Amino acid sequence: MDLYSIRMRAAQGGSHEQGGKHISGGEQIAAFHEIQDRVSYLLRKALEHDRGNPDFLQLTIDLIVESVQILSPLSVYTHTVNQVEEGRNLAMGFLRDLGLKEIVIDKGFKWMEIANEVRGAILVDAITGERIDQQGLKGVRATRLDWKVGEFEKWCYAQQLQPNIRLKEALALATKISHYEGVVAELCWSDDPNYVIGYVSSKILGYHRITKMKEHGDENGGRVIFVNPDVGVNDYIQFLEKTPILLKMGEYE
Ligand code: WAQ
Ligand code: MG
Repeated sequence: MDLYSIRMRAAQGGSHEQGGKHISGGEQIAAFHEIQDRVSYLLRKALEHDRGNPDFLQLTIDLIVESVQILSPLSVYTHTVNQVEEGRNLAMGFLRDLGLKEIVIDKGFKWMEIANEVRGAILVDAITGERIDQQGLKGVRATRLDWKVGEFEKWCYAQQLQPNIRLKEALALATKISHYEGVVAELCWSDDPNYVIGYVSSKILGYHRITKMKEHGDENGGRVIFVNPDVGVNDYIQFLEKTPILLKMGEYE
């Protein structure tokens, strides 16, 4: 069956290239007959976003010719915290467990402070903490990823979790991002002022949701990916942008 990649990005004050503020983005994989519904969903996501009303919106739909890789989602663990500081300390602990040095972790959190200006992820060297993608305000956008139809709902049921569209999208992203040799960890929280949950994820540790990573009303959010220096940055970016990934509930459930 033919599958299509559907991508959306929206900005306010002109396009992203013109310096507009990033409002919303989204990526999906769908069969031909599903395209219309998926596009409606993405339009609604952009037009009703709490970051503001966009005045620029771009949709791209293209046929996927590469073969699709099927992955199981990372294991999910939820940690309930009441204070931002507690949440961030917990995140730092997971990054330490993965072998990152204190200075690299500090730099990673510094990158998160400017991440709001960047519409994709920031790639960081896991030894030095320096930024290694040369993508400026664009950052690295992972696309061509989604759940197989019905699999997220099945997975939620098995996990006794309420289906939540943000978790659906973030877990697909984190699973793809971590599925590459030499990727150490990802640190993320939303740029949506009303969504304060974030996570640290890795292939080894799984996906650790932390219920408060920023204050309510704060529009600063983003993604930092820590990668070993021997990872070919351009090959990894190519993987994130081009390799189609679909998630399916693993046999182990
Ligand atoms: N590729 C790379 N970076 C991305 C992508 C992508 N496809 N999508 C978003 N980002 C970056 C970008 O800088 C955004 O500003 C930032 O991440 C936040 O994106 O309940 O909703 O879509 O377990 O606002 C995590 C917790 C929610 C979910 C994360 O991120 C849960 C979230 P958002
Ligand atoms: Mg957002």
